[in-house]
Amino acid sequence: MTAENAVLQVGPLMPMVQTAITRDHDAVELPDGPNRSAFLAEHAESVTVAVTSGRTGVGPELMSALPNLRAVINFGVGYDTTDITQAAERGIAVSNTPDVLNDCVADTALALYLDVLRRITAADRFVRRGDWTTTGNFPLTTQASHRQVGIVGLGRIGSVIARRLEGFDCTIRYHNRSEVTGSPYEYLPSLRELAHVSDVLIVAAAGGASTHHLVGQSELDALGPQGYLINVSRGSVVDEAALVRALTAGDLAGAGLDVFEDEPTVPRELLDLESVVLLPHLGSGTHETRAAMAELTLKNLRQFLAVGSLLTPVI
Ligand code: 8YV
Repeated sequence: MTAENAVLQVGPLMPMVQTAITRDHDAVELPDGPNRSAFLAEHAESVTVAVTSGRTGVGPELMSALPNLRAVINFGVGYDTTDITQAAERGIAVSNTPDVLNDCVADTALALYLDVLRRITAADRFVRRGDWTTTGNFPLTTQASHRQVGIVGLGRIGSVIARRLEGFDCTIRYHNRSEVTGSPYEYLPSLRELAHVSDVLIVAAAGGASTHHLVGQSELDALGPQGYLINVSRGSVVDEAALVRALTAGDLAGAGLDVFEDEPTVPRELLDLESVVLLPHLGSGTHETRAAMAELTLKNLRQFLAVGSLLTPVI
């Protein structure tokens, strides 16, 4: 770590990013546990740039402990783990990795959509258990094409999901903070109303305080016992306790979840349910997309260190 422009690694990073920041920028990793305070006592003053991921982020306490922090470079499009309010107040720049992951996260949403409605992985388990030979045909499932689909958050990723669903001849509507100018899809200012008219609700809204539990009991009730929920954004957007209650009571037909409120903890009750598909937050997890995210992360870091500005700033 050099005195000028010291780079701090906060949380685990992809090996490619970690190697590059250590080799090229002398970055040091912030230790966890009891060694953290001693490390901060020695180095906090010199840290000007933090490189982190959406999983870890630079939260309020750590940000306050870094008096000369000028930039947070975030690997991932979501930056809800970083204290954006404090960053804005202190003039700390924050970047993320938008766009490069749209396709893969949208593909994951579609994979969950098809799996939950057509019960693909449940049917796979049926074959592996030998049930095909002992009990006969797999139960009938739900048609995935020609459905009424509601997108919660028609942003970069939500728009790609919508485009993919056009190929399934679905009717697409959406709910957003505000109407998207020029969108071909119907905008519903009430999320409850969107849930009511949808067979499937797909959550693609960004995480953070403003979307916390946006999908709650009332929206799940409106989706109803024939309805399905897909979430590929952040677990915090959905009231998970209400979702678990609805699924176990049969008040919702099924759910496809890539994200959870307290990752990597998945509610125990969901593990035995055949109506849900559970993924370990793998939305952007392909070689191609993670390499593109790594490259964009490093480009942001290099540009900041060279000229003091970010390539893809969020504030
Ligand atoms: C990453 C994500 O897995 O980009 C995001 O917001 O959720 C994922 O693509 C994650 O951010 C990496 O920490």
